[in-house]
Amino acid sequence: MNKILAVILVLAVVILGGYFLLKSGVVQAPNGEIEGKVEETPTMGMPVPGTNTPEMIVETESRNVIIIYTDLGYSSNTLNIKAGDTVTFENDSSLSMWPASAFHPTHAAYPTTGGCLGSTFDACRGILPGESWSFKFDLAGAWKYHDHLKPSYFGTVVVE
Ligand SMILES: [Cu+2]
Repeated sequence: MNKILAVILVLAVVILGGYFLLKSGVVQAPNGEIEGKVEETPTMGMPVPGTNTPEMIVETESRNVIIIYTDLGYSSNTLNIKAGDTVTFENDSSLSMWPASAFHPTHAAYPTTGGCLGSTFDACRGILPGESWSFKFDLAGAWKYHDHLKPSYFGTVVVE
């Protein structure tokens, strides 16, 4: 009799344990956001040790923000973004635009090398009307930019 009771008890523990294990699992919402148990860890984007199922990997959210360039200049005087975000400069004007880091004409304020002049933050050519050019900001700071073809048109991207 005690044996049967013990077996029932063990089965109950196993079933309840499995139920709570499933219930606390992370649920992937259809819009890509992760719902459920998500713990903030400094290792965003890395698998959490001991839980190496693909569902547990938290993607670092990086955004794509658009700055529209018209015949009046850039749509945003100061744009606030986070490091890793991409800014797309969209040319909705009637002339070519050439987004580039301050300062004209050296373009060296954004401190990366390898671009055509002083920085990689440089379209390096006139972007035609209807075209766009994108740049990913990995470095924190207040980065001024201008239109190399019309330096009186400028703005600032503030990267946190
Ligand atoms: Cu310039």
